[in-house]
Amino acid sequence: TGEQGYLDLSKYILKNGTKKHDRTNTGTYSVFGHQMRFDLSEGFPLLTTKKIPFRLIVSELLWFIKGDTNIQYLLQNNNNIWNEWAFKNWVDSDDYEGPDMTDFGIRSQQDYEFNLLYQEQMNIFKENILNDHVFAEKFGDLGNVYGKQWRDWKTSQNETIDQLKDVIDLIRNNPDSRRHIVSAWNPEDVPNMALPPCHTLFQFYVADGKLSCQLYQRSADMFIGVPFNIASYALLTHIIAHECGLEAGEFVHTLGDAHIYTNHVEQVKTQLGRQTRPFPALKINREKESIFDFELSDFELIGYNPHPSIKAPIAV
Ligand code: DHF
Ligand code: TMP
Repeated sequence: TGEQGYLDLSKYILKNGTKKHDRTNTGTYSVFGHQMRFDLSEGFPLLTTKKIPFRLIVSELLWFIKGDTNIQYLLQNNNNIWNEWAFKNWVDSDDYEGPDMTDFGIRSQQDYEFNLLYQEQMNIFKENILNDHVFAEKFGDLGNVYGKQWRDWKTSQNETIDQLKDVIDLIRNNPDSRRHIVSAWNPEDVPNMALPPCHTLFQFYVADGKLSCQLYQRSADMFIGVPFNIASYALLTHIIAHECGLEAGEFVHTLGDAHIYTNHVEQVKTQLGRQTRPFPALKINREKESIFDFELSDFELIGYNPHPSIKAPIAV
């Protein structure tokens, strides 16, 4: 459990994972089916064995909660974590007239000259998203990803379902219900997404005045994505607990394909060589009543004292 549970799983995957090919042509060591638990009363689970930028987790979660699927909001908050998946739509489109960007993810890691070209095009792309509304509407949108499914799920009757609002209402009105579920996995929409949701479905549970959350994550990039995912769902649990007048209980993280990319092995070993430190405490602005009103400045971490960050290339 806790950060040690995360480190133990990373260690286990390095030792016992099956070497698997993957969509990005990077290669992974992979295991199937694992669970980690984080007791949120023991601190906020932001890893300490490498520094994780908390503000990126907050702005990404606020973006989901707004129901936004356009990276323009993220860029306005200086959050670059989703750029590659929007960029891909642009360079694959007829509007793109720059140098060939086929397989930019892999090539930018292997070819120095190409990487310069890629960085140049990425900067142009970011400028366009920030400064040109028409361009942003067209190429900043990742499709019907998390925000859309959480807040604006389209039914066959052409109505919409606000799963997030509904689940909060249900937690308040019928806390013992076993149906506190939000699903981002919409089979009809999977073809219309830049990346089919990795955090697929989550469920809340209320007992003893505490709100717990379990996430089923179908695909888990242990080194890059998972530390973000843990903190993001811990934060979501805290703010929904706040709105419902409950304490935060546990975050239970269930993983499907849990993998370490072959080009992250050295970084993982560095991380495994470090001692964990106590988790920080999360302070949230208690004056905000609804989770739909929170802003970046409403959150503060107290006592976050991590080891230095560790750079790693992301598989696109
Ligand atoms: N693809 C893959 N292959 N792995 C992922 O984890 C992933 N995550 C996505 C989208 N696609 C993905 C969304 N979440 C970063 C973190 C989370 C995230 C996307 C990217 C990331 O780049 N993290 C860097 C720090 C970035 C920064 O400081 O700007 C890291 O080193 O953790
Ligand atoms: P896939 O769609 O082929 O499974 O690729 C998605 C990759 O992104 C995979 O390595 C998992 C990783 N990922 C996370 O770990 N967490 C996330 O939140 C997201 C969006 C992706």
